[in-house]
Amino acid sequence: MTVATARAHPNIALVKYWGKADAASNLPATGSLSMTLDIFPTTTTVRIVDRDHDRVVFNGAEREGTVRDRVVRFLDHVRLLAGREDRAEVITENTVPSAAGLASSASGFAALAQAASTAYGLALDDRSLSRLARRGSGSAARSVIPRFAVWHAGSDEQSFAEPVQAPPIEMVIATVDAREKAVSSRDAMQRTAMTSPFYPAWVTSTAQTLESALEACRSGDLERLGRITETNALRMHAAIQGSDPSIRYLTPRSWAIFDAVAQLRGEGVLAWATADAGPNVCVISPPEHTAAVAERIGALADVVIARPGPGVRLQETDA
Ligand code: 2P0
Repeated sequence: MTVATARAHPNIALVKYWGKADAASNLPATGSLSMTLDIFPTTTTVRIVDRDHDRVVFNGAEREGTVRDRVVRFLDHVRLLAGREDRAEVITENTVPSAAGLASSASGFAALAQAASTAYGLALDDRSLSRLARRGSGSAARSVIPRFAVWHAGSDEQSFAEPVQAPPIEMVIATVDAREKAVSSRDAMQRTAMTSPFYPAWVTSTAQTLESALEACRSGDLERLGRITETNALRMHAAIQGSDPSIRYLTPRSWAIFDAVAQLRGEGVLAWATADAGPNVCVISPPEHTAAVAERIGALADVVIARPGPGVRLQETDA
């Protein structure tokens, strides 16, 4: 096959990935746990071309510079695996509204991994595909997997994501501020590891937290998983704030949502908040409580509801 199209969705971590054991092959310092969403897919077509350079088109615009360089580096790795040298055209349509403040690198590199490996004639199993996606962006390893995924730390061979069973969960995503973040997660992750005195504690505690979260998943203990999710996010933000120069992603509006979620819990609504490398807040709850969460949080920010979604999939390529 010389052309392939794949679609993948973003994911939100319940136990976060924040720090690398090896930057070259993008190995995480700790494992993580996530929910793949059913909204905002990225669709990518890779076509092998008879040209001497790769072409990268994102949402209709030709890209140069760092975005293209990152895609070309990724294609170089696929070509190495396939033993080929042909160049490719990569056409990506990303539906994450920039206003939603969700990163597109997870869905983007999961879709690219599937489309590029197929176009270059590699038939990868899910593990190998997840390992490949990981090289593009760590969190992309998890977007290969449907619904809930654990991404293992370890060697290149060991560090892939695979499915886990979890209690029924939905997610209310609250957009607090859609502007581009001041420090990219890649840079902030590195600064945290290099300068935050809390980073070693983050790594050791998160390894234990992941084990507890997996136990909670196995036993269907939503309340334990919820508590773990909120605490782990706040520990990540504490470690990030401990960087020098300090980085603060959460704003007063983010904290107001954490407060509202705590208040909901006080009223008997099961809800727990998490936040990535930005001010937006995601709230998990069992399906029967999602409407109450969306209504309360919707008074503070724009909200959208996400459910567990599909893993990466090949699609028909349009002519
Ligand atoms: C996560 N984040 O677990 C964490 C929580 C953001 C906060 O994974 O350098 O874009 O490409 O491996 O995957 C964002 O980092 O970083 C991320 P790279 P990535 O979802």
